[in-house]
Amino acid sequence: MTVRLALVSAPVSLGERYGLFSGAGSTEPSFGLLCLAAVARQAGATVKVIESSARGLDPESTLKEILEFSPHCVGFSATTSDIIPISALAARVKTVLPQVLTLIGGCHVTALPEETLNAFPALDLAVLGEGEETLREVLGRLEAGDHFPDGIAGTARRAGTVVRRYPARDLIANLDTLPLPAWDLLEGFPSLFKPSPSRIRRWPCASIVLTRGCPNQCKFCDRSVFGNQCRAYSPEYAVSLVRDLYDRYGVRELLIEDDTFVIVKERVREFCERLIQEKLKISWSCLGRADRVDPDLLRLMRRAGCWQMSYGIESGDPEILKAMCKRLDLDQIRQAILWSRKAGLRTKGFFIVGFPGETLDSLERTRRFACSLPLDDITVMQMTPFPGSELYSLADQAGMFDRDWRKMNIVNTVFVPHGLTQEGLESARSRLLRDFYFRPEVLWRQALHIGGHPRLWKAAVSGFCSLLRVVRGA
Ligand code: B12
Ligand code: SF4
Repeated sequence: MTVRLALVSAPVSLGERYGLFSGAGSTEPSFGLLCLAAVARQAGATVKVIESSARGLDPESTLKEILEFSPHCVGFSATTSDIIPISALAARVKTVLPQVLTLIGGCHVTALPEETLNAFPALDLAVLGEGEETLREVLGRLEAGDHFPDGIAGTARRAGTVVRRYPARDLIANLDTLPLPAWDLLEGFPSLFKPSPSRIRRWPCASIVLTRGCPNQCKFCDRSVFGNQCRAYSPEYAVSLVRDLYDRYGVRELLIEDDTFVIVKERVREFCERLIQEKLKISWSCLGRADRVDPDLLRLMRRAGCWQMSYGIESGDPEILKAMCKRLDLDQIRQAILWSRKAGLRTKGFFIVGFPGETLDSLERTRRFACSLPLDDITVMQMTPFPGSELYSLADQAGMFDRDWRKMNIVNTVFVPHGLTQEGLESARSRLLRDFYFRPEVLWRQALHIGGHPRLWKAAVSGFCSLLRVVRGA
């Protein structure tokens, strides 16, 4: 039989996901689902991708699309904040189609397979870690008539009252063996997707991820899916992926979403040189690490179309950085930002407030540091001890931790370190945002970025209104 597979992301609205910050939130399709869709199609399945999250579908319409497709198998993908809504959807699917096999993959279930499968009986099989090869095997079994496949490496499933976890699957040694992501299965692509206005300059745009895994050890970071070994598509493959988006879908802007894009400088260099040779009229932005960039590399990136670099700065307090195992110092961070600006790049900083050990003084140091840097933009996240991070198991001793999965979205305050209060932490965040943005030079740079792009105006106004609501608490 030909297996009919639906791959589904969570029907969670921007309001539910980002609360007060929803005006500045992004709707971006899941690159992971498209990689899986391509592999499933290659394996002979008929595949439907239902990007509820990025398309803004509610649970009702998502369910309708799933049922209309009459799937044999539904694969759900979820982060921690998505797991409850996705399980509720799975339960509704199972009520109508009890014979359907439901899969759950992504970082949350990879970090907590037992808790997740025990909590949500509508999820039959958990795919832990990298999903492509495991999905291929599951589909092979289904095709052979095995409707509830068991014993597959890289999975976990309930067996009576216990959850049985099968051996982990080896990571894919060469990512170039994977087919190109199945963008053609993404309804509304590329016109429908709207990243936050601070992240785009041209249209249409697409977000891509060219590396998997990170060798660093930041204590707040969930690396459950790809671990500590960094693998990457070769520069040649990466450029062919870009070419595909450029030629077939007219994409002109890329959001390179890797948390570790610049980890191996040589590869970034080769990627840029190839992009320049291809003479594509494409612009892009990515995340850097302050200790992995240098002036030559940044200039080359600029020539290859990069216009914005984001840096994980996290804190302006050296002791907090040390406690986070960030392995960066404030001088390195300042230097990288200055180099980036000199190379003609816009810069954005990510900050986290509320790490264990944080005090009003350390928050004040972060505020002063952020305002002293020549950054164009910032994002401030509430410290969230995600399952899969080292902090998850330490958080209860380090402060007040509300383990409500639905709230874990970096916007809600789920963790308050000893010595601080929730109000103190939230008003420190508001102060940081207010004092950073409400300065003439920053407002002017924002206006310059937005001004030339009428398509960004509506989203920019809505982002600005969100900011006003948040800073009212300062
Ligand atoms: C790009 C990205 C985004 C983008 C796009 C999100 C999206 N729709 O995918 C944007 C900016 C919108 C975003 C938003 C958020 N993100 Co984000 N994001 C990422 C990032 C950097 C890359 C994701 C990616 O594409 N990876 C590459 C693909 C190939 O991997 P993958 O998605 O994990 O999928 C593989 C496996 O997980 C598995 N798999 C996954 N799903 C399924 C389903 C089935 C059926 C199967 C078989 C297998 C399977 O197979 C896939 C292929 O191997 C990750 C970090 C990371 N390196 O993964 C963080 C990460 C996923 N994000 C995170 C967070 C916290 C968020 C936000 C809550 C907050 C925020 N940052 O704004 C929101 C909520 C988004 C949501 N849908 O819940 C955390 C999640 C932690 C957690 N435990 O919940 C991560 C892990 C970052 C981190 N280290 O802390 N994010
Ligand atoms: S925060 Fe970034 S650098 Fe640190 S471990 Fe996570 S991915 Fe790596």
